[in-house]
Amino acid sequence: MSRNSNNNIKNRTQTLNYTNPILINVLAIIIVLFLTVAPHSSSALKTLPPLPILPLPSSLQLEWQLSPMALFFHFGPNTFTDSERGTGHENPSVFNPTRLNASQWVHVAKEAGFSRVILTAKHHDGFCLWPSEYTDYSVKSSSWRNGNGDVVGELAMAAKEAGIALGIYLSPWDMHESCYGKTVDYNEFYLGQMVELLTRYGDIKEVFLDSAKGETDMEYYFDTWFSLIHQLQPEAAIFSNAGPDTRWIGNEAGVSASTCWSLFNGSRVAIDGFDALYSQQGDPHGIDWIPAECDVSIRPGWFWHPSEVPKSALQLLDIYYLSAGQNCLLLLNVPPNASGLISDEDIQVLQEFKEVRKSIFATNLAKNARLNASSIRGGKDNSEFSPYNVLEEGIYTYWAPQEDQSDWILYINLEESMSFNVLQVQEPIQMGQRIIEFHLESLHGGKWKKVINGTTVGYKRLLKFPTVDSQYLKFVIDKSRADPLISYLGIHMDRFSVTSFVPNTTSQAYVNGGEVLQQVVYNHSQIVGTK
Ligand code: FUL
Repeated sequence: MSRNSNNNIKNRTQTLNYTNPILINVLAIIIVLFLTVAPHSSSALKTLPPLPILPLPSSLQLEWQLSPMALFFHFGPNTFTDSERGTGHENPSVFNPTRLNASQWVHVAKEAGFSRVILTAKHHDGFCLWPSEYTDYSVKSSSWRNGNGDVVGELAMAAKEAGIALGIYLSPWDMHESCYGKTVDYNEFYLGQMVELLTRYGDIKEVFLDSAKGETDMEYYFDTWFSLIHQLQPEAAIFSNAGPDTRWIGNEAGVSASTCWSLFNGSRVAIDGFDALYSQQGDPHGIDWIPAECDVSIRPGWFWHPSEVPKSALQLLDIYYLSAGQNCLLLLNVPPNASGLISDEDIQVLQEFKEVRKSIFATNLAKNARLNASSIRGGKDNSEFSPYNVLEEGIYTYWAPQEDQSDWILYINLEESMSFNVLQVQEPIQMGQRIIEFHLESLHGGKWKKVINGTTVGYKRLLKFPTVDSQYLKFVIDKSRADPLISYLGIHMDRFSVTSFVPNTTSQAYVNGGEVLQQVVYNHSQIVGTK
């Protein structure tokens, strides 16, 4: 642009600025607009989220918790000898699953809504389902695939293809190995095997460890094991009686206590011992984040036995409410049979279990509800922390109240009267676990009536109660470690469960594929195992 044209523009601007009345009006309007809009422009800034409250989950723990159901596969010589533990000296030739198909195992898991599978790479008998170079007591000494098979490898490949995460169980107790009982020698042997498993088969997302021991006072070097596992597979969640990433729930019935904190003091529980109640409830004052995992078998035994039958879908549903529905992960063992496949009757039950869950939880009866809250962080029009966030699935959007409130209430108008008997609540656990006590009320003839109260929410809380018919509900948080945050709230109808279900009591007979199979007794105190 030439010097002249520059001057022209400048002059024209000056002339226009000072002489043109239209422009003066336009400028005045712009100034007025600026003055009225400017003070508001700061309110367009996002409201900051509240501070998280310690302890917090690590990223691997969050990933682990976001897929709250896994299948366990107990498989090995015991499968062929009708045994639960074996002797460690069964002839390897007994292991011959002629129809083994790991893709079928993974397909069954995926179809039934389980996103992780864990295999007993080695159980207490010491037999390895992969060709370990540190022992001959493995698949390579069996007749299966002429000694060239590798169950861990086949499962790893099938899981990868199906997008299912893989975990392994490497039993510390080894009834076969001659160095078992000599602390240094055996720890070297154990870690040698662990390294094989963690370096040959791609991503491993969970390592399940118990502390089972034979008649010996040798030491297991757990701290070294944990460090090496995290070094080799940084995304693997380590399960043991006391964490570090997930804790045993303290029983083998797959059920937690109704109060269940992910907060815990790992140092309070001996890794080779346990305190059943502490493990089940966790610790509101715990300084570690160690959520619980509930292991249970679909059949009476962990291994497949020809004479045993699976639990029914409704028994699994009860377990689901008391594990995944109480802030835990459900690890359900479904043992492949001696042909190397998951049995048809187990598949049928898993399918029914899926259908039942779908029919209860696929619809949130509150999905079109009008919501209100006692207060909203950032003010009543703030959408960032709106009560409507609780209708969005997942934990990353949530309702947050204003700070320093005396009431924490969500009002739910279902728009019409509905029948329901299940409440689902989730906390955004990435911000810490907060809620200590809560209750639900419903309106009847102008009066609020208490429907149910509960303690702790965590990742997911499901609560059953006798059927209620109402249009208006109030979800009230009575006590919390910090301002409570709710990421999801669901209202559901369960037409399958016995609505008066109370844990610790004898339940009704359940129907499995049309046949009444057995009576179930959930007496938690009697189902306390040892790990
Ligand atoms: C326990 C073992 O003794 C059982 O056989 C089973 O593997 C269970 C999951 O863990 O510690």
